[in-house]
Amino acid sequence: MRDAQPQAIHLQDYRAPDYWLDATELEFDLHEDHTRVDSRLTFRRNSAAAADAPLLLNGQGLELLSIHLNGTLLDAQDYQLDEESLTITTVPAEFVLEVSVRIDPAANTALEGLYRSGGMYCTQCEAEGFRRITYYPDRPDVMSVFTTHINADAEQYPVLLSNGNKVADTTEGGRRRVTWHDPHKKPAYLFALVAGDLLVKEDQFTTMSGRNVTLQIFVEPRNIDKTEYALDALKRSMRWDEEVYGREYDLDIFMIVAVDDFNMGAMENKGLNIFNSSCVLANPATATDTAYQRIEAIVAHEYFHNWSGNRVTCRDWFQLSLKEGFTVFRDACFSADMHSATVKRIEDANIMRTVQFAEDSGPMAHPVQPDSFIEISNFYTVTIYEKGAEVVGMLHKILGKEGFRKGTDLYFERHDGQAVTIHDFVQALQDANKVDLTLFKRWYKQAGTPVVQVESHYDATAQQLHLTLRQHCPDTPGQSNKLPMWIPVQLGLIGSNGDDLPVQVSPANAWTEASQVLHLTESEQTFVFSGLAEEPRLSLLRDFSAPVKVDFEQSDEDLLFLLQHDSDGFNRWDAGQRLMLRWIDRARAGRFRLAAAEQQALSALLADTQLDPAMVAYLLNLPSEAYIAEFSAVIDPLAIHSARRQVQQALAVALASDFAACYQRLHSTAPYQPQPAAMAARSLKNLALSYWVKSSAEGMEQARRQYQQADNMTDQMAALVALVNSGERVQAEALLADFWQRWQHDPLVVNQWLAVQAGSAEFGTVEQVQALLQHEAFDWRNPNKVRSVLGAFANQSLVNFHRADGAGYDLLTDAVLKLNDSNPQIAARLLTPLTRWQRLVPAAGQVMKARLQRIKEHGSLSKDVYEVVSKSLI
Ligand code: B3K
Ligand code: ZN
Repeated sequence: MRDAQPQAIHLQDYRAPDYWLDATELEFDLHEDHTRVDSRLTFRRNSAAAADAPLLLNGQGLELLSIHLNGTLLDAQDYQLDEESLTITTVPAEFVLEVSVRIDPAANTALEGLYRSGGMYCTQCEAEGFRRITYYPDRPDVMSVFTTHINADAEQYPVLLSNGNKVADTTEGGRRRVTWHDPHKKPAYLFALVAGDLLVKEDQFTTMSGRNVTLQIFVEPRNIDKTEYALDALKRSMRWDEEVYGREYDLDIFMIVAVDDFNMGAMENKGLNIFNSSCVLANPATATDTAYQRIEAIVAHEYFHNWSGNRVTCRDWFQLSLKEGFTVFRDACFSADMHSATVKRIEDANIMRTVQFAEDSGPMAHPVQPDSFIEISNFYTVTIYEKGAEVVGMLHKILGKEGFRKGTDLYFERHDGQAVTIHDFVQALQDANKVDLTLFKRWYKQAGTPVVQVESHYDATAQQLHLTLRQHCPDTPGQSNKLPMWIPVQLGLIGSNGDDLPVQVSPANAWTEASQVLHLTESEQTFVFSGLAEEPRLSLLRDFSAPVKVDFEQSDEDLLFLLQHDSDGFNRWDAGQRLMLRWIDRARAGRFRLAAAEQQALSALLADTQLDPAMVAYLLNLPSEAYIAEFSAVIDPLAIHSARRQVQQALAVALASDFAACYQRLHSTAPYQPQPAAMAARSLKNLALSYWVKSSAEGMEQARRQYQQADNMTDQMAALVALVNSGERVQAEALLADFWQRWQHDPLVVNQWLAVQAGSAEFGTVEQVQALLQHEAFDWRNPNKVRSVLGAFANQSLVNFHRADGAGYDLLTDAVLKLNDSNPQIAARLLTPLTRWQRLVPAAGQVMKARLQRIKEHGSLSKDVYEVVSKSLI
């Protein structure tokens, strides 16, 4: 909280630190009402720094007890102290600094630094949380070897953990003292500490060079039956990184700890990952297939950071996507290998189109490498993560699998143990492949979603197709007149029998049969395809080969044909979505009718046992309201909602017997297994059920039966959601009450229960959401609960959130202001839907804007909220 206006930090102002840190030794003394932290830091002046350079340390909310420099106690005149830093005016070229501070983890509701969650202590230091633990050069380019001693009550905190290997463990007078040593140099953001009364589930992994690694998952005792899947996912991740990237784990122990109060999903601290319990704990009775897949992906993501993030880290926070974009790309490939590559691509494109494209067209739009920020916590965004991963994915497409691997090998070899930049990453790929990626690097610097306009002309006499591609990128805050990007456009030409046609293209160097990629590098290029005896259908941007929008007119018939025949699964889905968007548009205009051919095509897909059921589930799934909104020039949430409902109902009725048959075919009474094939079958079965309940009493009855008889949360939850959305209010209420009775003891299941209600059109009304905020299950201090109720409401229950009188916006505004004081990161994140006011129909947009004004006028805004609000009101 601050009075002065927060200032932006700029990439161009980066300077290397004046002092390097060789060793960090920390002593934590944990007590119920306070914690004492003593540090011993061994500094060495950077040879490039001036001899009289002062030492600057970051620190926030610390009570300074003492400072010793080379053993001498410093006086107040030897240093300057303010709210955010400690500056020691004169220091020698090499010295040891000892600082003692007192902190109050129990009062830490921001969940940054050292805090209490339930009965345990834990830390979250990325990005700038370490400065809430002690005075320190809290920047990622300062890396040192850490030794950590933890002292605590032996009985209350039998488990005391930090990074690296345990090297000492003694107990005296009821206090335990454990020492950890991490031999790998690391920045402070990767530091972690945990103290609690925890149980551990253990396993072993033998690395590719034959070393044995102990794997441990620490949980509160009630969760010990929910650790198996994460452990299995961890072993698969470790093997995958060896096989695909040649990367081996580098300590003898790898630990994961599950905590309930956590601002995001998980954190890759060296050797000691800390996880939001919702992203690691699962058993069949309590976790859905979606949760299982999320756990698998996040366990992999955090593990992969050991190389892409920890061994090679970021020089400064403007390089955040260096580790995040690359690691998301790595975890996406892992998930694709574990399940279905097509389905994973569909899921990722869905996120890009609904969330990232929205960010790119809003007031917080920023490049993958931002050039300024006020609060770095606001930049853990879909642009840094998902668009960053798409950019790495394009490099993979451009270089090919082998070329990409050569590049990453060079990157890891060249920069192991260093804090580097995005430029260094691209340079390594370039050097290993002898290609010039200068032009490609614009992807990192230019914000906004490029639009590729396509024009095609078939010349029957010459048997040629002329394809003209033009690109432009809209202005974004602070950026206009963008330069052309290097856009890999993967495409296929499809003949009338549905097969891909062999392609000869000029300029010829732009294409290989294996990659099927055209490289669009200028604002306009024309490619000529020859030897085409018939006019082909175009399948463009296969595999979502670039994070762009495509503007290409294709008839309904063409889209239906692609939905049925495209050899690229992603484009089958894409064609279906484009068609469905048209249906929804027509429904808005009151003239939607499902054509017989369309009905037949969908019916055939549902009955096709050769196809991956998980893919069919996506093919039959209508675009979400958020997706439809993103494809609308002006967003009218209420109109979108009712048009989508209409199309959904029409499909439910037209395909009633197909959905019923599909359900019966896939419904299984075999015991639940979190295996890919079983998950895929359940996803289609439950999609079929969601339609079936809308058309018949029989479907309703089956949903009730499934709810009652399911041996797993996937089926139970799917049945509950189907009934909640069926419009049969009384029944839905009864089941929601029943669900609460069954599951009130399990916080992770209760979170799902809260989200189902808050995110539904029927049960997520403003009044009901207010009631949920008063419910005994709700807790403002727990980010998962806040997300389950307020996040679900504002992002999914659009028809209620956008209520014309602004009551939905008020609800969110009040929540943001409340959280601004206790947990600024969560407050700022919750605010996102209010920042989109310019895209809404003007009446709603103005009502929303007034709420942003109200927040801006609030007395003391955190940097986090201030940045989002002030940028949104420009
Ligand atoms: N690196 C962390 C995110 C930290 C967020 C800090 N506000 C998790 C991850 O991306 O793996
Ligand atoms: Zn990450």
